Amino acid sequence: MSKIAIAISVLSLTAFSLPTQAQQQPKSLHNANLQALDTNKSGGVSKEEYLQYMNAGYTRLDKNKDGVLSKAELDGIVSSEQFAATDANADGKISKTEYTTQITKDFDAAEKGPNGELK
Ligand SMILES: [Ca+2]
Ligand SMILES: [Ca+2]
Repeated sequence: MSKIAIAISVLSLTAFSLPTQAQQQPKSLHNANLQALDTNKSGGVSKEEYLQYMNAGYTRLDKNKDGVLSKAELDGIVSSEQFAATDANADGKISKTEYTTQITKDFDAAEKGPNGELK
């Protein structure tokens, strides 16, 4: 996964954290994330599960509900470089399409098991 996906995943997990999850060490966040994403408990995360989870993250990140993510809304979550890489048309905002393109790319680039799921 690219850094933007990890950052957003961690943020999403934090937003949903149960008290027991919050006590876990930072190094276990990655596995905890994957477990949280594995809604059908297949032991891996399918593209569908991943995109569904990340799209829910988009809605939460869009604090002013204008349908796009501004730099201010992603402040402290992604670097300027990550923001620029995702902002394909360079209008200073990340649209749902740009976001979906990025997270799809992230999933496709990630290491996956034989069944095509993240593990
Ligand atoms: Ca917004
Ligand atoms: Ca844009």
